[in-house]
Parts: sequence; C-alpha cells; structure tokens
Amino acid sequence: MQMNRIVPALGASAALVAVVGLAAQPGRAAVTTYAAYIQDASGKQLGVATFVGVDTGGVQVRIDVTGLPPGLHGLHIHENGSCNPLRDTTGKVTPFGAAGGHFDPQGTGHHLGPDGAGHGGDLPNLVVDEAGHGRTTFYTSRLSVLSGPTDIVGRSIIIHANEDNYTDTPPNGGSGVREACGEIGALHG
Ligand SMILES: [Cu+2]
Repeated sequence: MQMNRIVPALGASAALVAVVGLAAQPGRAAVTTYAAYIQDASGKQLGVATFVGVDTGGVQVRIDVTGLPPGLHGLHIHENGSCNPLRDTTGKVTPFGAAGGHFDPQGTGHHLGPDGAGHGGDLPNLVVDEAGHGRTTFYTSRLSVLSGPTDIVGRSIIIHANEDNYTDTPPNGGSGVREACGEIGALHG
C-alpha cells in the first residue's frame, strides 16, 4: 500500500525522499510515511516528525526539531489531530489543548512510558542538546500507520516542557506544559 502524497514544496528533504523511495523498490516491505510539522505556541516552525509505518507492523518515528530549551522533554501522541489552543469555561487557555489527552488505544487509563502497559502514545523523552536540537529515531510496535485501532494518522504529537518520569505521579509524568505540537498528516516534500 502506497499512500504517500508528496507535494513539491518548500524545504524538500533528501532524507525524507529517500525514505519514501524505499516503497518503490521490489522485494521490500511496503512502507507508508506520514509527517507532523511541529510548531511552538507562537506558530513558529520548529521541525518535523516523520512516521514510517511498515506493513509488518509498528512505526519508525523520526524527530528533527530545533529551538527548544536543552534537556529532556516529554513526548507523546495525543488523541486528536488538532494543535489549536483550548479555552475552558473560566477563560483559561491551554496551548494545543484541542489535541486532547494521551492516545490510549488499549483504554488503560495509565501513563507508564514507552515500555509500560499504559497509553500507547507514551513515547521516549526527547533529548534536546545545548544548541537546542532534538533529534531521534526509534521504533515502536505499539502504534501503527493506517492499520487498526493503533493508527496515529489524524492524531497529533506533542513535545512537553519538562522530563517525563513515565508514571501517573505527578499526572502525565510531570512533563508539564505543552511546548510544541504537530498534526499527523500527509508528508509535504
Ligand atoms: Cu503529552
């Protein structure tokens, strides 16, 4: 299955094109690539996350962002594909609040980190270096691209301000405010 929609656009990445190119080669597992263009709360573009779903299951996640404070940052898939702010009945605005809570396809109700039996959307902390770059690539078998209840397409990825301790105490592992967000959708060049 090849669902990529590649639109020639600004900032075409040779690396991304190479990933998509694998799908066209005979004898390889089919891959399906989606992306989230990550912005901070002011709308400034910080980078991109790519999600390569393999037809044998699971997702390869690649993050490449810049402009964040150095240190560890909680990283999660959130359930809704919207990075809009959300205003509650008291008028308090939560940046990226429309993304909802952590994606929890198994209905566990627990935040237990990337190796736990909680939210499938709990990902490993993102390490941001002294220059403000956060780059990582990892695989998770707990999510998918366009396959069943673990499908992440049409959801969002959020980078939080603080380190995630991978427990429910404090809530969401203490990862704090929503610092950056990207809606998971089509890959643009
Ligand atoms: Cu989160």
